[in-house]
Amino acid sequence: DGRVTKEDVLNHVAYLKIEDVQKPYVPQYLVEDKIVPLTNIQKSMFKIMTKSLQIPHFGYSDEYSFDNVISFRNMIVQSNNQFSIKKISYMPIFIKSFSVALQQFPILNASIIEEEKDGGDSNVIKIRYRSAHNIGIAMDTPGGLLVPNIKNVQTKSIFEISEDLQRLQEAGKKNLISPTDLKDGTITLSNIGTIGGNFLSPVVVCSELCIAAIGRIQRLPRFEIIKDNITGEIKEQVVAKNIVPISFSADHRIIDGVTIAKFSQRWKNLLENPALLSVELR
Ligand code: CAO
Repeated sequence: DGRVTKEDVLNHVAYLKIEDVQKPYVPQYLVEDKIVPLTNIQKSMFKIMTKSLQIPHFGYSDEYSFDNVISFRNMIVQSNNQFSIKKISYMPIFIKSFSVALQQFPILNASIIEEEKDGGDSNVIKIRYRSAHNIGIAMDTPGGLLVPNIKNVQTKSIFEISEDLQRLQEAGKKNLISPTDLKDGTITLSNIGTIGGNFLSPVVVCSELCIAAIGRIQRLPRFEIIKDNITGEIKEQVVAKNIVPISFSADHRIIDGVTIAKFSQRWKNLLENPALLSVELR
């Protein structure tokens, strides 16, 4: 009936052998029209996104102060660690704090199960609450957009997540991301800020209920309220702050706006106060 099932996606991913991964054709200075077939990754994106856009999307955006994450990351980078990590980017901190925030909002990590009812009545719809936080990372690779996931983030440290991310990035550069890495994602993060952009409208992956997108971290003027220690007077002043824009999309058939707003507040609180994040780490 034209629907893309989870099975279709997994089968498609499974047959993407290394030799099949083609670089997308990027035309330059065209002097005449050119027609080219889609690459396998483009075909897969076409199918999944067509299915995804059947989901009624709810969008929500906010900006988070990033100053404390910058200091937190500098502290981690300078610490001696026993892991084989060349460099820690902001991404493992985003990923771990996202997972900690998710613990209170398992609905965002859930999926929908639709079972056909005998006798032609309307389908039975169930929610699968998933215990594993397999966080998909939208990744720009030479073959195109891929979304491998880091499995069981809820059990991993920031260093371990960083190791997984580096492994996936290295594999991505060589078109060697395995089908296992592409399977069983439960929720997605997309950091487009490495390239540019501010707020965006990410598209929920059809087997998930929520996606968050990170925009460019920028130093911007913002008002700050300060209290004069001597006079007790409350004043407003303009200060330079590092700000990161965050955008969410969620499946509005299951997720309401209040849930996303509360989740965002929780994630924001953890990122703006990394000390709170560290006390919640297992
Ligand atoms: N704003 C500004 N700078 C950022 C940033 C942000 N939101 N996120 C990361 N950066 C910086 C990093 O700090 C790093 O700089 P330094 O080395 O000076 O610290 C630099 O950008 C490069 O980061 P990176 O790419 O090495 O690593 P990462 O872990 O931050 O990102 C990944 C990993 C996979 C998200 C990224 O490589 C990528 O592929 N981004 C594109 C994602 C994408 O395609 N999204 C769209 C999906 S929908 O079509």
